[in-house]
Amino acid sequence: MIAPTEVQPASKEFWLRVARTVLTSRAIDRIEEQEMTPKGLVTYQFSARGHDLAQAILSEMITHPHDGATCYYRSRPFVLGQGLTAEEAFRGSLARSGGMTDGRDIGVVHLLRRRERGTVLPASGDVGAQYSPGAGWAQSVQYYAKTLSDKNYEGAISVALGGDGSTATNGFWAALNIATTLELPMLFFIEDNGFGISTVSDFQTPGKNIAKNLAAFTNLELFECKGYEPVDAEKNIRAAVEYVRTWQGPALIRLEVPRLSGHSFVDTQSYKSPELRKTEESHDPLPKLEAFLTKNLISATEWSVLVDEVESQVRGASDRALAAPIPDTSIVTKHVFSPEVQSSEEGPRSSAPGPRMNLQDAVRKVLEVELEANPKLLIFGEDVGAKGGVHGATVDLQIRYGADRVFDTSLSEEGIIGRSVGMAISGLKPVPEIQFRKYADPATEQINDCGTMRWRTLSKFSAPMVVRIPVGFGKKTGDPWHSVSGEAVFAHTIGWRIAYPSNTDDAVGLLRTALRGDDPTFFFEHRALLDTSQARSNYPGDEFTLPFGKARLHREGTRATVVTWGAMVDRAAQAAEGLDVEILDMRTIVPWDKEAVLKSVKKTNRVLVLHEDNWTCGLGGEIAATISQEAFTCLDAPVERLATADCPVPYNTTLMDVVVPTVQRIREKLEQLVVF
Ligand SMILES: Cc1ncc(C[n+]2csc(CCOP(=O)(O)OP(=O)(O)O)c2C)c(N)n1
Repeated sequence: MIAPTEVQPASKEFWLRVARTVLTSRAIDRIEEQEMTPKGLVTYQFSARGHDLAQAILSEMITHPHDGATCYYRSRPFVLGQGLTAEEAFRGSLARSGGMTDGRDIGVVHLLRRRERGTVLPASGDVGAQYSPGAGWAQSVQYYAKTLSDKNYEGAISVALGGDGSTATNGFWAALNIATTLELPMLFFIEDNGFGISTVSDFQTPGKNIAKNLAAFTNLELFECKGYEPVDAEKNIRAAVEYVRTWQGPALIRLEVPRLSGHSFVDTQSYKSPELRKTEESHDPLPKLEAFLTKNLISATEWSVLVDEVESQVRGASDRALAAPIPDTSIVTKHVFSPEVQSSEEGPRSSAPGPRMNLQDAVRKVLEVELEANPKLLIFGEDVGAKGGVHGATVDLQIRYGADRVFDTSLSEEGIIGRSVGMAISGLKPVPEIQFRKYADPATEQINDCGTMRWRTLSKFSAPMVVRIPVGFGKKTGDPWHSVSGEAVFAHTIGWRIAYPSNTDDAVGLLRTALRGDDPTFFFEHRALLDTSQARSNYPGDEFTLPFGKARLHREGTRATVVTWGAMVDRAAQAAEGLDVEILDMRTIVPWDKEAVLKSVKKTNRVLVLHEDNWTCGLGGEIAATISQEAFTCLDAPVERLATADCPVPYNTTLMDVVVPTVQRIREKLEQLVVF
């Protein structure tokens, strides 16, 4: 490792590029702060004044084609250094076309597909959400280089930029655990301005100093410097980047920086004393940079020429951005999913019927086939490695495919999904397992941001992954923690497809479609169906796929239709015995097959929507509303619903049977419905 004191002085060209980035960032901030925001043209202005020098220096060192950076709203100087133009920056903050998101996202939520330097992964509005995708990128880099032996990835790194406030978030700790346990090439770049909006950093980490507090952390190299002093910052940032780039392990650098403007434009900083404001002004890195350059590398005249040149370039960029059109309104709802989500093709079944399998073995078989077919596919989660998963769906896969491809993770769902985001953006196909539906809760932020990524970035970025989750009550028991179905919450989460198979055949087809697809997908494995005779079927073959959004006619009938999915399909079938009732198994929740539902209802004129998820705002409400609106004149009875009561699933099975729809209660409903 080179110590900061041993770092060779940087070249004149290096410093001139740094100066250009800092001056450009300053000019953009000034025009936004003094002209555009007061006029109401920019709504979200997060000035980088004070943070700019350190970021510009860092950006000069993130130059490997496979470097990845995850950043936050104050990271514009860094992104300018990576190739964002001033005009694109203005177009972004003005919400005009030609910005990074064409007015979909606020200009400071940065992203940049690789130009000449690294890739800036899509940022998030959520503080701390940048870290675990950064860890995923770092793990990918190692996977490409070491497991896939792609030499192009050697020496690439991941860097995550964040403020002192962000070090208190779940995301920070999730990523720190991943990076240090796996010794990943990841740099945590912490810009400590002493405040998270108005909250002082004593509330973020005891004694204010995150680097000091992490001194005992194994596998973490620490650096600290004044991010506003050109030489001190450059030496320390270089030493930290060098440490990570030589793949000695992760590092964290804490840079003291002044926040010279309010948190955002509307923040008056009334909580700062005049003395503190004065101290912060004295730490302004721009005069320090000017002094350093004019003393050592260029004349005062050359400095003035550079300032004027940048000023006029930025002014030109601002004029052009102000003249840019508003984005195209006709495509605002496009880019939520990949175009292939529309596919209605079914893949071929094998010519001879395969062995009869339960749903769990079929899932394992599909994972095995796809691991074999796609070297970029990785399977991971809590206990999925050596044990093979607490439900057994990944048994022996680690033995066959190695611990680089099938592995245990730290116990952090935020980390599991966040890491998957970084991996997916790097081109891998992550297939994480969440142990039970309820335990996806800590990953909510990453799930939401992943789902909106394609739309936010106009398909410049997306993070396709398949999240397998055992759901629903068990064969012998329920409970509030392991027996949650919960598809409605995910159906409400933009950008995610959901498969909810009721049997082996569908599970094979839908899982393979998801694994070969290009959208984030939840794949629900119902606990009570993992090993039951009703769900078993013959394995349909290694190329069999099923389209999403195509329901399956489970049973034909003419007097009423039951629209259902998952474990309720079999309960409905038992309940309908001897009755002339049609059962539609939806198979996928997003998209759901509206056409098939309407067709069946128009035939039977009566319908019961049945689900295991709880009643209020369940998908049944959506389906019922659609039927009422689009098949009203065909109905001979009110649209009926049956769902789990708005109450947690009880442990005691007698209690559970009062809450979750049973065969008997479904039967009663159907008997009433067919004679209505
Ligand atoms: C998850 C989440 N909680 C709260 C917020 C609101 N918020 C935005 S910025 C911020 C302070 C962040 O401070 P810090 O990480 O130190 O960065 P700085 O703004 O000081 O550069 C807060 C609370 C948010 N964006 N995301």
